[in-house]
Amino acid sequence: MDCMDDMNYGGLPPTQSGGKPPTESDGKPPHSIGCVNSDGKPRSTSWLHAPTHRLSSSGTYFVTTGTYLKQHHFTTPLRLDVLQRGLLAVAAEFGWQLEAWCAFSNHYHFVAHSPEAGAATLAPMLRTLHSKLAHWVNKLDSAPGRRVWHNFRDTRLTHEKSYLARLHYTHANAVHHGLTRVPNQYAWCSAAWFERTASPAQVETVYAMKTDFINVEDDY
Ligand code: NI
Repeated sequence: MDCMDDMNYGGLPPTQSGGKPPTESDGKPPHSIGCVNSDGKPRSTSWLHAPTHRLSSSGTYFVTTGTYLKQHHFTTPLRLDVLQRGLLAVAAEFGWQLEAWCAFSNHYHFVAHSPEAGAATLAPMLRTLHSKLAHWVNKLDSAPGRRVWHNFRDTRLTHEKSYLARLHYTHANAVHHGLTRVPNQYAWCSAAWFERTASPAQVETVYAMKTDFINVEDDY
C-alpha cells in the first residue's frame, strides 16, 4: 500500500494531558527515511494539499522562528516528530496551506499560503503552536514556565523567483545545516513529500533555483 493512504495525524502526543513522559533516545537526530517517522509511526502528510507552486493572491509567506537564545530543545527524534507534527496540524487548523517546511533542534522554517481571508491569523497560529510545544517540552524537561520560543520573522513573497528560491531553500535546509547531503533523507522536512507529490518538472524547477540571492537569517 502506498504510504500516503492510511495516515492520520494525532496532534501532539498524549503526554500533554498527563501520564508518564515518553522515553527518548539520546544522541544526534538520525535521518529516518521513507514513509515512517523515527518512532515507527506512519508519516502524517496524507491530508496535506499537493503543492501548488504558484503565489497565492491572498498572500504567500516565508516564516522562520527560532528558540529563545537558540537553545536546542528539540534534539531527539521524538521531539522533532512533535515539532513537525505540531506545525502541520496547527497550520491545517488555521487554514494555512504549507508548501515547504523544515524543523530542527532550535528553529524551523516554512513557506505557506495564507487563507483566503488573509494573513491576520499568522500570529495567532504561531502563538497556538508555540504555546502547545512549549507546554509539552517543558513538561518533558520538568521546566514549567520556561521560555522556549523567540519572536518569529515573516516575509511576504510577491515575486515568483524569490518564492521558488525559498521553496528550494526550505526543502533543502537540512543540507545547509550539515545534517544530510540529500534533502529527502532528512525526516523532519518537506523534501520527501514534495518529491512524491509534485510533478517531475516542478521538482526540477524548484531544485534548480539558486538560493544565494535570498537573504535569510539562518545562523542556527
Ligand atoms: Ni535553518
